Amino acid sequence: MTDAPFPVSVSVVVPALNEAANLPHVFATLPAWIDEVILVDGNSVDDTVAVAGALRPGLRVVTQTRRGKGNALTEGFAAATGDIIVMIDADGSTDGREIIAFVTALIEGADFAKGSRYAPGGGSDDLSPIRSLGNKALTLVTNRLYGTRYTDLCYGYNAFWARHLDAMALDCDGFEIETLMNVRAAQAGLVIREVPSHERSRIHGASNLHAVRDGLRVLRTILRERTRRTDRPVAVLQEPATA
Ligand SMILES: Nc1nc2c(ncn2[C@@H]2O[C@H](COP(=O)(O)OP(=O)(O)OP(=O)(O)O)[C@@H](O)[C@H]2O)c(=O)[nH]1
Ligand SMILES: [Mg+2]
Repeated sequence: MTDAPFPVSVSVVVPALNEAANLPHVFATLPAWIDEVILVDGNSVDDTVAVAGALRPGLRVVTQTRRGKGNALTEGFAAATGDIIVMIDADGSTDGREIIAFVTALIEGADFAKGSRYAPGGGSDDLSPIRSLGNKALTLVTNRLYGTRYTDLCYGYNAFWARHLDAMALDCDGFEIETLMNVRAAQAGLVIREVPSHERSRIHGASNLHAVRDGLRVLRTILRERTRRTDRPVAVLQEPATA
């Protein structure tokens, strides 16, 4: 760790499926003070693991046991040793230089720092109109059902204190993972703060997400979680989004 700005340890979990061409860009944005980087490989058929290892001595590689981004993140989170866990993508969409804003939100009192492309200061070069519309509709349904004030439901840039992993009890395999985290964080009464984030376009390669198939998985998750038994009543203590 170099010139750590905070007296806590920070792990970054990076799910990667055939992202060898993008990893040099992604890792170049990671601050020097990050304690641990965990690459969760989805049995890539390109040089993802070799490239990542060469770029970052000390990198930890987890090979996921099932398929899907949700499974990858769940297994990466379980392996992380930091006080704080940050999740970013491996395709160049999420900028590691924003990690400081997420960690600052947690240090200032949030339990869960949730990236938002729609919060003031955020944005996206990557969201197609159809995906943006779908995301807005799913965000609206979630806010209605859970009393949250989220502005961006399906976004893969988030950070949280590792001690809250048990409260989220993550148990899904696919792209609905971010939704599950957002809903369960709210159900657990975690203090959630949105962090403005600018999403860039994937640099190389093809998306693994299918808007209709994965949108339906997200919707099913939102509806199903309403009836899931929780230890405590749904009580959302959400701080206002930061500017
Ligand atoms: N380990 C692992 N990583 C995955 C899997 N599916 C997606 N990912 C990674 O999760 C991140 C997000 O996936 P993307 O395919 O970029 O999905 P997306 O961001 O919605 O799609 P684009 O906007 O087109 O980039 C990337 O880093 C992927 O490599 C998987 O099954 N296993
Ligand atoms: Mg992407």
